[in-house]
Amino acid sequence: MLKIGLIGKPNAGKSTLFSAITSIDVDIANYPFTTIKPNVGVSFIMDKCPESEINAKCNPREGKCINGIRYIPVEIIDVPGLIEGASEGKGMGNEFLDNIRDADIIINLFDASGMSDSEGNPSEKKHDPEEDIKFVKNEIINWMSNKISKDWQKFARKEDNSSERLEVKMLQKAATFGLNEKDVIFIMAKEKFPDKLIHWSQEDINRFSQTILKYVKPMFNTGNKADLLTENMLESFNNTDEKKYLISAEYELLIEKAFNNGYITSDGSDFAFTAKSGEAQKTVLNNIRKKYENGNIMRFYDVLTSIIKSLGYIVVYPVLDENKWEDKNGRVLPDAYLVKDGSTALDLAYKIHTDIGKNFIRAVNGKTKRIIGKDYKLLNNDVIKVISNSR
Ligand SMILES: Nc1nc2c(ncn2[C@@H]2O[C@H](COP(=O)(O)OP(=O)(O)OP(=O)(O)O)[C@@H](O)[C@H]2O)c(=O)[nH]1
Ligand SMILES: [Mg+2]
Repeated sequence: MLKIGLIGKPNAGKSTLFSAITSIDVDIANYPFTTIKPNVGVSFIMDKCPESEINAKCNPREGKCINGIRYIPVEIIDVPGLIEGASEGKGMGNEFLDNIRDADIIINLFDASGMSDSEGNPSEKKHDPEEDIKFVKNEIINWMSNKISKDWQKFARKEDNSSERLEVKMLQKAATFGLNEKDVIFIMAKEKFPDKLIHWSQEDINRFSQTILKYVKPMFNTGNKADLLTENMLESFNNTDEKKYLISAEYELLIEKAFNNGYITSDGSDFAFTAKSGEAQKTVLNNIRKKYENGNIMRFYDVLTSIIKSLGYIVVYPVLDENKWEDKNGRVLPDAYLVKDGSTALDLAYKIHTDIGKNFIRAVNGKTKRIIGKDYKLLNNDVIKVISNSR
């Protein structure tokens, strides 16, 4: 499952957002360090389901499919807030960042209203959100660099004696962050690093971490509490060069609660009232809807979809029966996987299970019924049967 880490300063609204998008109740409060242990849950992105192509109704193992729109699960991790000195153990420290080690995407949630100070305490005095954005980015780089620097001398002395390629040596360090050999080769082609590990400076290690963040583990700055901003402030936020998303976790939570209480039906981007909703609910929710209308504030589902699409992810459906598109229990299109564009049939096999990847024989395209090899490049909405001699 695609993993998304929510990080940021204390009080930015990470847990509020987490709760709204996973429907899990967690501690939320207007003071720093409300979250002391990471929360993990599942949310969804939506995409057109291929079920109509075989005139069947799909039966997802996780998620759901409504009116031909498939809800594809993604894992969300909400971690405690970071403050200055976190790498030295201040606040909750930064060790809990280990929980987002193998996250595919990082969302740096900041308080766009500027009404929390540098430590996350509620504050009347305006605080510049740009500082928070920079700080969190640096903190992530520090955390990565610290992990990579650990036992560096010993590592460098040992590895410099081997004739293995530098990329393979660095994979030992980078694997901690979920990178594979392809990723390491890719990022090391982007920047020049010393051939001998013993000659790497702290600056080289930092640069290596920055490259991971830039090319493999992208971080998206997302401003929260946009409901507290005036239209003018919203416009000026959206007119800066660097792409930032603006959301309101509070609105998301209100909409989610209305949905869970049966007042509305919802497709993630918009909602419609049910017979159960009264005038009071309609007034509140219609006012919220108005705020989204001019596009300055985005629904988080739209943010997530936009991020995932911009990174070139596609959806593929592994099946056991290439004709009926079923698994062994007769479930139609049981799983939907998000994979990077450019992934192959073999990559999919490994995603299903390492054993299936290792013992890959061939695959069958469920749409064309053609036999495909390990190098077949997956297309969006492909339905694939993998044949392996594992078990
Ligand atoms: N106005 C407004 N308040 C929000 C929004 N999101 C969160 N809050 C409030 O901000 C405070 C902090 O929210 P949390 O979700 O606990 O923040 P957090 O980032 O998880 O904080 P830590 O766990 O301390 O790191 C709470 O009082 C929330 O109700 C929002 O979109 N708008
Ligand atoms: Mg929290």
